[in-house]
Amino acid sequence: MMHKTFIGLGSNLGDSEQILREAVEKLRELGVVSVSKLYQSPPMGPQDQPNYHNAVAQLITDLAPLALLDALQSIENESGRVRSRRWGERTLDLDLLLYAEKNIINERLTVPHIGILERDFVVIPLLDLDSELKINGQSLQSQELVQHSTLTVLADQTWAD
Ligand code: ROI
Repeated sequence: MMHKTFIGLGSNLGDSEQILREAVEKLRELGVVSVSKLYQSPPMGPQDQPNYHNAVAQLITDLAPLALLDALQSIENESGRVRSRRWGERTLDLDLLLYAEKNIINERLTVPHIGILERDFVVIPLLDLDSELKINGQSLQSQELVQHSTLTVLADQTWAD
């Protein structure tokens, strides 16, 4: 059984574009991947850290939620992930945003991901992949933050080809 999932990608340490490209390559081992445009995004959290590169990948996979989470954490660790303070800079962040239409709450995982609707660096790339996407019945397109985006487009949807 194949499941449609969405993964948030973020990096603001090292060669972020290359790091995100390599992450997408590894995601392709888990299923069929499409990517959003690549964006630059000002940091949410402490402001004395570099801007982020952000994107979202749609992954169609047969992995169960926690098996997928394990795989994402392995990719983060293989990337030589460095993460200093809480809400601080990191080499690679892979967040499981959505898993099919499921609501999941356990110690390791909350899906839909917390704060998803408040983060333009998640909502806008999600809309690249599905302009009609709804989360808990709420349309993303109607979100206030879509109209007041702080993102800059760095590359179109072929950036990870
Ligand atoms: N800010 C932006 N712009 N992009 C991120 O991916 C991101 N990730 C984080 C925090 C520290 C919350 N800030 C971010 O984990």
